[in-house]
This record gives sequence, structure tokens and C-alpha cells, in this order.
Amino acid sequence: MATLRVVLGDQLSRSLSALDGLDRSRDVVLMMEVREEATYVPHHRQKLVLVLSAMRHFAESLRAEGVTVDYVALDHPENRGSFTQELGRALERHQVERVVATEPGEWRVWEAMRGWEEAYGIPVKIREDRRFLCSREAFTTWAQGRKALRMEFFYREMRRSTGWLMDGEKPVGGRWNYDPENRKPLPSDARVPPRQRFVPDPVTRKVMALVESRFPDHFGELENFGWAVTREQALESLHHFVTVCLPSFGDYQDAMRTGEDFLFHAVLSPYLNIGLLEPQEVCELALEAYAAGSVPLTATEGFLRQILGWREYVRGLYWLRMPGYAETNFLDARRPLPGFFWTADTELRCLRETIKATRRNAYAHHIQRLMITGNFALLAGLAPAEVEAWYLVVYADAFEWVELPNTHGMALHADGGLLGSKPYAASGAYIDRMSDYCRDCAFSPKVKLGEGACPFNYLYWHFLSVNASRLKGNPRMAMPYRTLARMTDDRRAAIEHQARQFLDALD
Ligand code: FAD
Ligand code: DLZ
Repeated sequence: MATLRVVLGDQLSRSLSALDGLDRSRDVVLMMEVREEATYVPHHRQKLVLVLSAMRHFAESLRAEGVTVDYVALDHPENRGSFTQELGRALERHQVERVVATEPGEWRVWEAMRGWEEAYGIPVKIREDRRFLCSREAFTTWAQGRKALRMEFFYREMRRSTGWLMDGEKPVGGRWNYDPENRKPLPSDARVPPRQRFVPDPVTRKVMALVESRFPDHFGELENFGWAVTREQALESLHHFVTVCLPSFGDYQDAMRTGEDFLFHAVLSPYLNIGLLEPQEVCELALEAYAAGSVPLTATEGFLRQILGWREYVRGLYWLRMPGYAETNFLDARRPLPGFFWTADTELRCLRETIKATRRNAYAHHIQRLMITGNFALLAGLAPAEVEAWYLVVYADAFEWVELPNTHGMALHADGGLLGSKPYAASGAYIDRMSDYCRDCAFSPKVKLGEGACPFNYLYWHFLSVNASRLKGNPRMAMPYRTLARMTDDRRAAIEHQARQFLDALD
């Protein structure tokens, strides 16, 4: 039976279920560059280049195996601009009896895909995406009947089922989680290894020119483009990370330093998310390094937790709760996104540096995303939908299944605590402890109120104050609310006044 096999831009894995049973003599693999995917949000230009160049390289690698690939380029004169429309046009070109695809990563595309069979009157088989360590079905089973869907308990189940870092029924080292050891500030004399960059080859350069000409107004610098665009390059990055950075990853996971955009982080999320790497092989390589004695347990566990724990958990949650998940707004946050999220034109140095790095690299590490831009959005009461759209635009690794739970749930607490037991709200003291941003800032984290006070300080108390009816009953918030209650009325009024002035100026 001749089959048309659809491969999307984040499905660039040879092991993809849509390619199971591929018959080289009859089947056709369809890959489509379409305008709708580049513009449903105006992605960072580096993300566009990464996805399109990696797609083109993947198509070449299939062709080198003797597979027939029908590749529709973005600038093909007849390109109709969307997956559904392009599938229709492809079905006019090919005599096939069925279409096979792998379930997509985003709800939006899933809905479109489910309409294909009816739209074109041809059998469409949508197969499971097996590239995750926990299937959607297994996550649903785990979630059934639970009051709280905490990541930590999910992660323990995943440790048990994979046997990774397990000593029989017990976690290796006697603890499940070494998070408290993963929060050291970076010593001022610490040396950070340089990052690998891959010089753009002719395929990438051609895509860069295409993106420059078609999407000149999209956010982000392109000159720095150095992402891996092939599986071989992504594997090189993985090995570099495990041998050079992973040993220090655990200690400095939460640290931030001006000009050090990557520190000891993996910088592998874009490759995992588009399929150039698979989570299993990434975890296994880290575990091998641990077994060989070259990486400490704290770093290995810390890293494993991110991939086996957080990454699988947010994906499970996304599919469990969509489409309603995106609609909640527990804190009733409504303020529009300030313009400086795009321009970096702000006096707050932590925000300025994080946004500049984001523009430069289409990357910021987790703590910058959560505790700088995310924390500000939370404290300032920015509207979840606007913040989520920003996160989906600006990072090379941004796909809704992973971006939305992290932004809506973890950073903004807009899901009312489904993902996190309390909001990740912090004042300037946290930023000062974990970074060097405060050093040359126009504001001081030591000044709580009045002239020169760090806005994170008074916004923090203002946030608690305006959300008291929603958060005061949370046992994990008891301590800050007790502190707030001990403040004099005058002090509370002064906080309110300064916070209002600051927020009004944002508007
Ligand atoms: P490391 O810190 O080195 O971690 C290793 C790997 O673990 C990552 O490559 C990633 O695959 C996985 N991982 C770590 N933390 C998470 C997490 N919280 N959720 C899911 N996977 C995780 N990650 C994305 O992949 N895409 C997104 O669009 C995205 N948006 C985010 C938005 C916000 C507001 C926040 C707070 C986090 C977001 N994250 C997102 C999670 C995390 O910040 C990134 O995965 C991480 O920064 C990627 O950099 P890295 O590869 O150097 O990761
Ligand atoms: C992100 C992206 C972009 C920018 N362009 C394309 C494209 O032209 N063709 C394609 O197949 N995929 C692209 N992607 C990735 C898709 O947006 C992704 O496959 C869906 O969001 C489903 O997860």
C-alpha cells in the first residue's frame, strides 16, 4: 500500500513512528515549510533558521538512504502556506492509499491533523509519538485519582520504572532529589567553558537569507547563529556537555552571571524538542559518565530530574489539561506586556541583560526565564496570554507543549497551583544572591522602599497584598504573609504607593 508519510519540523528523528514500515520502493515522505508555522507567533529568527535548516538537512539524510522525499520549500511559488493546504496539494501529486503521521506536539496542529481524513477522504493514521519516556496514556493513568499532580512524585515513579539511579527500590545515595545542593551562586573566579558554535554551512546560509528577506520584523539577532542543524552536530554538543559542563551543572544550576549566557547548562533543549536528540540517549550518556566516576551524583541527579522529571511531566500535564489549561487566570492578571520585553530598554539590569541575551541567542537558561522575566511578569500582574506568546516567540526551544506549562503554571501560577505548590515570587535579594546583575544596576536590592529601591522589592509585597484572598490560605505562603501582617499601615501604604507608581509608568 503506497503511503504518504508526513514529517513535521519538530519530528526530525529517524526513529519517528510515522516512518515505521517505510517502503522505499513506493512510499513518499512529505515535508512542508509553511508560512503559518513561522507566523502563528512571530518566532525569533534563529528559531526559524534552526527548524528550517534542520528540516532540510534531515530530508537530505533520508534521501541519502534512498527514501523519496517530497520537500516543499517556503518560497515554492505554489506553496499554500499551511500543513492542511499543503497536504491537499501533495495528495494531488501522489497516488497513495493512505497518509501516516506522528501525533504533533501542539494542540493547534493536533486539531488540524484530526480533520485531514474528512477533508481529503483518505485514511489518515496518526501514530503515537514514542520519543518520550512517558506516554500520554501512562501519564493519564498516573494522574487518575490524584489530588495534587506534583512533579516530584511523578519523577519518583519514572525513576522506579526506568531503574535509573536506583539501588533496588531505593534511590542511589539514599535521596531522590539533590535540589538543595543545586543552588550555589557562582564564585567570582569560576571559569566557564566556552560553548560550541557550528559555523553555518551553505544550506543554513541559504535559509538565513530566506528568513532575513521574508521575516525582517521578527525578534532576534541572526548574526550569532551557531546552532547544530544535523543529528551529528547535536550529538557533538551532547558529548561536549556531558564531558565538559555536566560535572559543574548541579552546583551552579541556579546561578546567573552577566555575559555568561550558558554557564554549565546543557543547551540541548532545541535539539531534544525538534528530534535531533532523544531523551533516552541523553539521560543514558549522563548516567554512563556518572558510572565512570566523571560526574558527581548531585549533578547527574539534577540533570536527570530535568529530563526524566520536568520535561516528561510538563508534556503529560499539557495533554492532560488542554485545551482548557491555557484559559485559566487564577491571579486575574491583566496588565499588558511592557514594550521593554522586546527592546530590553529598561533600567532594571537583570531584565535588560536577560532580554539582551535572549535576543542574541534565542536562549536564556531556566533561572533567567523563571526568576527574572517570569518573576517580573508574575509580580507585575502581566496577562498570562501575552507573556506566554512572548515565551513562545523568543526561545529556539519553544513549542507549546513545553512552553505553556512552564509559563502558565510554573512562572505565572495562572493554573492556581496545579503545577507548583506556590508561586515562584522573589524579591531583589534572591536576584542579588544568585547573580552579579545588581552590581551596576540603577536600583539597589538592599533598598526596600523609596529612592533607589529595587522594584522587585516593593512589587513583591504589593503582589502578596493584592493576591491575599487567593494566596493567604496556602500553607507554603504563611511566612511571607506573617511578615506582611507585621508591617505598619504606613509602610504598607508606602509600598502600595510606590508599586502603583511603577506599574502605572509601565502602562
Ligand atoms: P538545562 O537547564 O541544562 O536542563 C537540561 C534539559 O532538561 C533541558 O534541555 C530540557 O530539555 C530539560 N528541562 C529542564 N527544565 C525543564 C522544564 N522546566 N521543563 C521542561 N524541560 C526541562 N523549555 C523548553 O524546552 N521549551 C520552552 O519553550 C520552555 N519555556 C520555558 C518558559 C519558562 C517561563 C520557564 C520557567 C521554563 C521554560 N522551559 C522551556 C524550561 C527550561 O527553562 C528549558 O528547558 C531550559 O532552560 C533549556 O536550556 P538547557 O537545555 O540548557 O537546559
Ligand atoms: C516551528 C516550525 C516552523 C517555524 N516552521 C515549520 C515548517 O515550516 N514546517 C514544519 O513542518 N514545521 C515547522 N515548525 C515546527 C511546527 O511548528 C511544529 O511541528 C508544530 O508546532 C507541532 O508541534
